[in-house]
Amino acid sequence: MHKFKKLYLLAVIILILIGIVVCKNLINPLSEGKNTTLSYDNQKILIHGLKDTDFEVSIKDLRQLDTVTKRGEATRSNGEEVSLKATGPLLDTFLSKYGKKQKNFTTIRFIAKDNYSIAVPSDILNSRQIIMAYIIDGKPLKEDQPLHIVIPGERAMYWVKMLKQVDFETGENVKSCRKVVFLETASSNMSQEDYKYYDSIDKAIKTKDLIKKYANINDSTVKNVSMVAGDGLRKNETKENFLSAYIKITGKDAPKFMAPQFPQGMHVRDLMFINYGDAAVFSISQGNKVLKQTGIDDIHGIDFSEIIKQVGMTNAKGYKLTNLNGTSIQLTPDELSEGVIYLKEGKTVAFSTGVNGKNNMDNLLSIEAIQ
Ligand SMILES: Nc1nc2c(c(=O)[nH]1)N[C@H]1C(S)=C(S)[C@@H](COP(=O)(O)O)O[C@H]1N2
Ligand SMILES: [Mo]
Repeated sequence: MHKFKKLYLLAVIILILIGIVVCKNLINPLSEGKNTTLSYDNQKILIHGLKDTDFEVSIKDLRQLDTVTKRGEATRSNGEEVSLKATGPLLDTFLSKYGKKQKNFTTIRFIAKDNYSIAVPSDILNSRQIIMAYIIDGKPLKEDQPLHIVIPGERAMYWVKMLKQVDFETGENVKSCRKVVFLETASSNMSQEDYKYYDSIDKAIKTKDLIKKYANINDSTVKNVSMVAGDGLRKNETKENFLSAYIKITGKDAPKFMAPQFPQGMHVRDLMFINYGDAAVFSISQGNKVLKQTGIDDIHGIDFSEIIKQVGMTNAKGYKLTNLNGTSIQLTPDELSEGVIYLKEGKTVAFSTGVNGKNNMDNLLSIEAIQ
């Protein structure tokens, strides 16, 4: 009797153990089966900037690494919430094979099959885990979309689907800014194109024309171009992508960085300024919406010191203000701080130190630091 009870107990325990093993395999067949083959195992991701030459890793290679499973929640640009459970190796697990860590890079750029791309900046690289997910919500991804980058805690624009390439970038590419060009004045003097935007036809300028005319397009030290929007969104594009795009200067969401060949998520609406090498292009109409306003007489505008802070200009001994006709005046920092930059009659950029200010300038095109 006693013996029978013991055997019975043993049988139950064995059955439970078998059950656990079977279930585990059913729930997570992929990460368990490192030696099994998946239909998309041969798909490859191009790795740039990690070794002297570019190389490819296959999904199968990545599946050999230790995985984590984490829930990620993020907000889409339209405010909706995305929530999913991502399974795959951490980017740091992949990098450890090469003696590297994600923190070693200034930016890591993820590029997708649909040409969506985004640069993950160093503050995120220093603080977040990046999952190279090949299983989402317990299910393998579709065959044509083998890998999905998930960064729990960061907005959905960083969660690149259909990953095709990873670029690891090192080195500082922030030059201090020497010259601010005002977008409204610059674009009034350029060829503008019709740009169809939903139900309206707006005006747009080519970024390439803008940079050619008002910055140094031949500066070979420029690799990335950064953009800051009115809501604080900060993005960086490759020079090549940046120069293949438009800035829509009228209508909804203007100024808007966009291009017909970009997926929507790469567009930047309410653009406040661009840093290209040592030049910045600044939109006063956008700045007016979000920066501190100062009033002189009946004029309301922005202090140049606010703009200096935003674009990362170094303080200078003097400043040269130039208007659309090419006329220049030189001001000391004190003289410059006596005035504001504003939109005259809501349209053209002007500098004013008051109704009869002696240094007033209309159609202000640029302000340069004098060394
Ligand atoms: N490959 C690819 N990944 C992408 C995008 C894209 O257009 N292509 N859009 C990004 C943006 S801007 C957002 S908000 C989210 C949208 O995620 P969803 O497809 O789950 O809505 O995906 C991101 N990943
Ligand atoms: Mo988005």
